[in-house]
Amino acid sequence: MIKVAPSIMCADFLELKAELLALGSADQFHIDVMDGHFVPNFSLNSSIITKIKQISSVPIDVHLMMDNPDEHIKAFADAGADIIIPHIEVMKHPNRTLSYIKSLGKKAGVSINPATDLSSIPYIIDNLDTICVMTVDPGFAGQKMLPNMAQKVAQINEIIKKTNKTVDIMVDGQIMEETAPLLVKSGANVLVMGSSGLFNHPRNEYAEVISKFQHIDEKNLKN
Ligand code: S6P
Ligand code: MG
Repeated sequence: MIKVAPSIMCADFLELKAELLALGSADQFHIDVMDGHFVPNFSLNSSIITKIKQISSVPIDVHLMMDNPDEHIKAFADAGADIIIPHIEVMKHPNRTLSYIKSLGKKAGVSINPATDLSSIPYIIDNLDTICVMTVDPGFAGQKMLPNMAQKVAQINEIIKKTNKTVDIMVDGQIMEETAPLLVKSGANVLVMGSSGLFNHPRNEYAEVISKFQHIDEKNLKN
């Protein structure tokens, strides 16, 4: 089954508790952290994770869109993050950083911008639980997916297949009914759902939408 990760940045913050409870069938919550340097925007921080953990047992992944992730990883781990995903573009010693995340008892991932090549992936894959393929340039919700992203997912899938490892392939950016099937066919198994595919529905439909995307692979197999 495909995993659905609602992008909490896109929720209605005036009614966050109701939003989180309505998203309770999600596989993980996706928390976007932005520093105003690596990306030209600000978003969530570790205190929201502490709060979410008080009312929900859904695992939390943290997408660190920041220049100096090593300085902040422990704060997110302590707050209760389950999967920590810095960007490959800023990691000076990626294996060291990923090992550090694992030493804190957390799963480790990397996020890759649309224009970043995959050359370093084979050299860090032993330390990876998740590869987050950005399908838009990070920083904002509501953007249009860039071209050739399914092809990139397929290339990552091939790299993973050559190992004995299970590594999640997450896709992040304009994931919706029109874009998800090809990405899933190409090997993506974690869908970050934001303003285009999930939060554009009324809250009473979240569970139904989540279930539909969780079963999108079965639909693909029938086609
Ligand atoms: C963007 C961020 C994403 C967005 C998500 C929004 O920089 O990393 O996680 O929140 O992509 O989804 P959508 O459907 O608005 O693109
Ligand atoms: Mg994200």
